[in-house]
Amino acid sequence: MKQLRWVTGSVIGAAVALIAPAAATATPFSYPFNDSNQTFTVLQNGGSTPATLVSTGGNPGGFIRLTDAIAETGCPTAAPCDVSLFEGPNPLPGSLTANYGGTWSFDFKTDVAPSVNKNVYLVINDAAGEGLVKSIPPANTTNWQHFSGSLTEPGWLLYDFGVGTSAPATEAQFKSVLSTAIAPDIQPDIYTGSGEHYGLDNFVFTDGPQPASAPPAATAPARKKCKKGRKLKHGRCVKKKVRK
Ligand SMILES: [Ca+2]
Ligand SMILES: [Ca+2]
Repeated sequence: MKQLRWVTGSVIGAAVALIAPAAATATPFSYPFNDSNQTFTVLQNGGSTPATLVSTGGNPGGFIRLTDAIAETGCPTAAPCDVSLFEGPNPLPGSLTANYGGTWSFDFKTDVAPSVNKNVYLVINDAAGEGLVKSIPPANTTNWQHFSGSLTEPGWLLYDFGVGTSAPATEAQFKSVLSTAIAPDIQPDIYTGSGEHYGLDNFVFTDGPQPASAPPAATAPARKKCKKGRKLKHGRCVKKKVRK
């Protein structure tokens, strides 16, 4: 999928980020962009710049926006072919391990109609140069669109960006990428021309089901002791019968 070639560059650049050890509990992962770009960046034309915060017109409140500077009319083999994307916090505030089985969601906006067969992509990169990729067909509207799905492997591809191969992700691969995840990318560039604008708001990963904590072990009641010559019977001390 050549549209993802820009993602490849970002992964290589980001792979040097140090990864914090996996946390036992999920770190809150919610980006409403109401007061700031929350450290999201825009990657295009070989560079990275802070995402532009637009303080009104989001869904609701503020949102972040990118303006596509270079067209993709030559893709996949010739210039111009430069797919712009939003990149999330790098490094992440914590491991995504506890998000397995949760949901991903974000709001997306375009000011042009999608080109044929052009999708939005959500990419969760890991430190090894792999990425989980979710392809999201956009609606033909310039209103805000809400996308969401499950943080489990069905419908996700695992890309090896170094080799350029992809295959359906397995459960083990999905969990592996989450455990060493670095910045997620949102690739909104659904129009092969340039000059269009894309908006992103409410980027959220929720926690998956957490393992139930084990109930406290039942403690057996202390066994009642009886005086000499008596024995326990049905919870009461009764006199022992003396055989004659
Ligand atoms: Ca907002
Ligand atoms: Ca474009």
